[in-house]
Amino acid sequence: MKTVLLTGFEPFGGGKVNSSWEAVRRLNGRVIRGHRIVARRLATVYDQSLATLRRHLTTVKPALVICVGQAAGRAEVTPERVAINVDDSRIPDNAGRKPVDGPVVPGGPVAYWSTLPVKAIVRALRRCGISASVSPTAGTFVCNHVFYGLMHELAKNGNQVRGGFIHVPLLPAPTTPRRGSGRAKSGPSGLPLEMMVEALKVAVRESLRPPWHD
Ligand code: PCA
Repeated sequence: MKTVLLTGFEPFGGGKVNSSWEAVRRLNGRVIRGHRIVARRLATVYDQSLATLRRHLTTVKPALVICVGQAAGRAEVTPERVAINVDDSRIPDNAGRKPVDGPVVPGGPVAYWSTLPVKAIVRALRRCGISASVSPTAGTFVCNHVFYGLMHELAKNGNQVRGGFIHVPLLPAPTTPRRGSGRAKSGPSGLPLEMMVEALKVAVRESLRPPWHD
């Protein structure tokens, strides 16, 4: 059976969970449009993440690849439009590395477009009641690094395999009772896990829809 490779990341920056992996891992083994999902976790470490992804590309031989990451400041599901050839960190990765103004691939093109149908995915998500928009930037941390590295690998093989990157919001913060009032105080907004899982299913379904027009 053909496969779809979905990746999520381990927690980083002091977080206890990473919403991307929590959502991705729940789809492992599911079949969508005749393709079996293979879910894999990547380290939030520049070099290691990409080395691991390259290994999975070789062993899984997917027909579609969607890498997923957590974006703390976002309230929507955001398919990324473009990956850029820049590593530039505000915080250290999980190995303590904090590159400044470096390339992902020395001598590589400035950028790669996602080859996912990003607008069709957004439309399909909104039809399901999930807020979504196309994002113009995946940042310059490990997510963009993996996105660029993925598109570089796929381009080397003539873009026969479609791929891209989707950022998802945080999971909702647990509610804590406000002292004195006894009422629950809601935490910062996040996307419930079931909706995140549904969003990724929709994204896979749209990306496998033949033929796709964006
Ligand atoms: N988000 C980070 C890296 C890992 C993750 O889930 C990012 O947006 O770069």
